[in-house]
Amino acid sequence: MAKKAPRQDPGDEGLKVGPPKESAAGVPGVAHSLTTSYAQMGVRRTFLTLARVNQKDGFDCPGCAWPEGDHRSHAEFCENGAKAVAEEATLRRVTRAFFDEYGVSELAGRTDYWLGQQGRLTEPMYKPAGSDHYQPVSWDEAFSIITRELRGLESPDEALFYTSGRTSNEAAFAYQLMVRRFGTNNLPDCSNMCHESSGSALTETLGIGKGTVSLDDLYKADLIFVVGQNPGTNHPRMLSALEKAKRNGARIVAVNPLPEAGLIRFRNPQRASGVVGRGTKLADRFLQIRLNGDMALFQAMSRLLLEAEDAAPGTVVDREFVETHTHGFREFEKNVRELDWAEAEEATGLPREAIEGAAQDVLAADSVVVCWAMGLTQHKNSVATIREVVNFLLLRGNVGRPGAGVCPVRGHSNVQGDRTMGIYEKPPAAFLDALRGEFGFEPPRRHGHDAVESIRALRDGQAKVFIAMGGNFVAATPDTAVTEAAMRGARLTVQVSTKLNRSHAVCGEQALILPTLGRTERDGDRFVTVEDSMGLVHASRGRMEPASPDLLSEVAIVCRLARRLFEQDGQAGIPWERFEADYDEIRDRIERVVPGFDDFNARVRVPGGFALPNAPRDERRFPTATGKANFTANQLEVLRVTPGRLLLQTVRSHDQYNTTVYGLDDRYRGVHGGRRVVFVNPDDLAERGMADGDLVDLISEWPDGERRAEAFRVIAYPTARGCCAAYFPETNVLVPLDSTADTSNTPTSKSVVVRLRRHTPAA
Ligand SMILES: Nc1nc2c(c(=O)[nH]1)N[C@H]1C(S)=C(S)[C@@H](COP(=O)(O)OP(=O)(O)OC[C@H]3O[C@@H](n4cnc5c(=O)[nH]c(N)nc54)[C@H](O)[C@@H]3O)O[C@H]1N2
Ligand SMILES: Nc1nc2c(c(=O)[nH]1)N[C@H]1C(S)=C(S)[C@@H](COP(=O)(O)OP(=O)(O)OC[C@H]3O[C@@H](n4cnc5c(=O)[nH]c(N)nc54)[C@H](O)[C@@H]3O)O[C@H]1N2
Ligand SMILES: [Mo]
Repeated sequence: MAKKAPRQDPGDEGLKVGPPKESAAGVPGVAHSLTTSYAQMGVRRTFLTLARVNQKDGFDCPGCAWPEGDHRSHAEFCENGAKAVAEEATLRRVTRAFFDEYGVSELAGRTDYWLGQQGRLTEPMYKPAGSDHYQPVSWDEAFSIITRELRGLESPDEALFYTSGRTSNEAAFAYQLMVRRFGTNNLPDCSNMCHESSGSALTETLGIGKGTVSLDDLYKADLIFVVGQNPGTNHPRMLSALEKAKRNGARIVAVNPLPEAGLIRFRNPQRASGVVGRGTKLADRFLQIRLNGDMALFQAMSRLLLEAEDAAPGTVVDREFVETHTHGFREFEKNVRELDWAEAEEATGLPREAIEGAAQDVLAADSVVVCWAMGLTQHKNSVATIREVVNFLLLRGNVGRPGAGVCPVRGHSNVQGDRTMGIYEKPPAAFLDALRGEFGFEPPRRHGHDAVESIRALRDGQAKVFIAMGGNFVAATPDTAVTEAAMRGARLTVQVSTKLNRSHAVCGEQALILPTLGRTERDGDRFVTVEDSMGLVHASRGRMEPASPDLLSEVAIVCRLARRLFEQDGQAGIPWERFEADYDEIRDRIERVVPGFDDFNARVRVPGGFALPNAPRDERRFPTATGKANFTANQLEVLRVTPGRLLLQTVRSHDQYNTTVYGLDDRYRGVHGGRRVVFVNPDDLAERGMADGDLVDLISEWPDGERRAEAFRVIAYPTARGCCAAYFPETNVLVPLDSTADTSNTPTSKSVVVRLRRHTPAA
């Protein structure tokens, strides 16, 4: 019998708020991570595991997608990478006895934190229709149930196949192959909620949906913008790269409504000087912008650059580059010259002098890199905003040469690789042609559902089976009430997972949990491959004993399901058994289908891996519709909110990985022991007659009605005026399903219009 899990959820009773920190990482960072690791893994396991993170013969850190670099220090991990590893390498286990004790209705009432704390899943579980409890099921039976439900559909388009971004290249390739062979492009992924806006904007303007810089470019840059990103928490290893860039002479401009600790100062735990003192000052200039003001900021900076060119013709605009390599300059120029300064100041909340100061930095820099993350991608006008970032860089030829370019900093450790492998609901025709050529079947051409469309399809009864390769769809997606009802309407939901989460509790009529190996674990003598945020592909090999003998790798799960599903038609001409036995066989196929993987099996065995081709970076070639890099003209829309309302952004705390909550602290922002908090500017509080410590409800307003998240503690915090911030997933309930970005359809998780109302406890 398993130990009885604690009955009570730790609540927010212990909430303590102190002043925010001014610097990130340093010794307290790593020391803190080790306490977390010990608690979860034990001392010996901790050292064995952490010693392997991001080493050339080890596994890829499941934390973030930041690249490793050539000179790996002996401990190439950060505090939050260590937490991600500890979360997976935990000694706690969820067994059949646990599911006997807890029914799904009870689990659905638990917090994400509590669910995650229960430990690793150990064997396949099945919840039959009409039952409240999961029960053990054999792998064989599980595949039969899925096959029965998939074959029973009227059309393959009634099934949805989600992917989160930790899935390896090999598993992702096999998965999309199975799904397309089955007959649908319904391959929504976490990217739809993440960097989709970057992909849309960059594909259209530069001809590649990825960044164009390498680590080396960062080290060579004169000026680096870090926009809408909190690297101290979410990409801590990026701080070392920024520190190195600074030592090489770069200036850093941080653009953010919040003065995030990691943007201001950095204490490098891997250098002696990081142990003492206040660390390196990182940002030379901090633009405390209003939420969603970035489009105006980049237009304004471009406008100032054009005016500087007027004043000294031939010195600012890179005429040769613009003429040879770009298209649409005139329309862009006209649009930006018409910018209304009053609107720009209103949108950014910045005085004109601050923007002029940043433009001066740009004029003084030969090479400029712009880095960004969710602060730019999760707004209605995100695609247009990122196009303006591209305009701004193209103007001075800051793309496709050393030290310059676009750097969307990806989230999940293999989210970029999954897309390269064809996890995409709108696959390009060339990819489908290559699949057909290699495997001899006609892949479906009709575009599939993205994440938001998938929720609608479930809600409207058009989709009946939902399968997830990792992730926590129910908790990661917007409009919690709508999403949960939609998911409960499914005939069958299947979750391939490492840890227990909300998507197991809020499930379809029938539900399956398929437990899988994590990155850290041994998969026979096999290894998998991943692609980082800068397009480097390398091997990842787990060494730890698997959490349970009953786990299958993601590849094995896909291949065995495919064999069962296509049993009748002779495995559909695809050697699933050989794929499962030897991942080299999958890699050989990837090589023949996906450009850039020549000699894949040989090159990935070279320590450190290899770089995928990147036309803008490698040869200043822009494979767009016009054959050139495209300037665009984007109409500025200032996001105005009704008086009395605030713009809410939903962010990550320092103690979470998306929907996985490691702990209840957000150390750098001074929060301890609780998550139901909302950060509000003191002047906005005063205007409302409210004060630090008040208990409020957050109410979001949208044409179809109001949404409420109750009982949040107010923290008076130096965020930009008119803006506030609170953690997701708790606040996902406030994000309306239909509030998405133009073109990319990404939920607007960083601009939700809310009002604060004093909380009155229910009688
Ligand atoms: N430890 C840890 N690491 C992670 C993750 C995690 O949850 N935990 N998640 C991973 C994933 S999937 C991702 S996508 C990344 C996310 O990495 P981030 O994008 O850094 O994550 P967020 O917490 O969403 O932070 C958004 C940042 O943008 C700022 N911001 C919000 N709106 C705006 C705006 O309108 N303009 C500007 N200029 N700034 C704005 C916020 O103040 C905040 O600093 O991290 C990855 N790494
Ligand atoms: N309001 C709001 N919502 C957001 C965001 C936001 O900023 N605000 N950010 C969005 C972003 S950027 C993203 S990327 C999404 C994230 O959405 P998801 O990727 O769906 O969510 P995660 O929380 O990362 O998924 C965690 C689960 O993945 C499983 N898992 C972990 N490792 C593995 C593995 O190796 N294999 C398998 N099969 N399963 C594994 C575990 O069971 C764990 O519970 O959330 C989005 N949602
Ligand atoms: Mo993400």
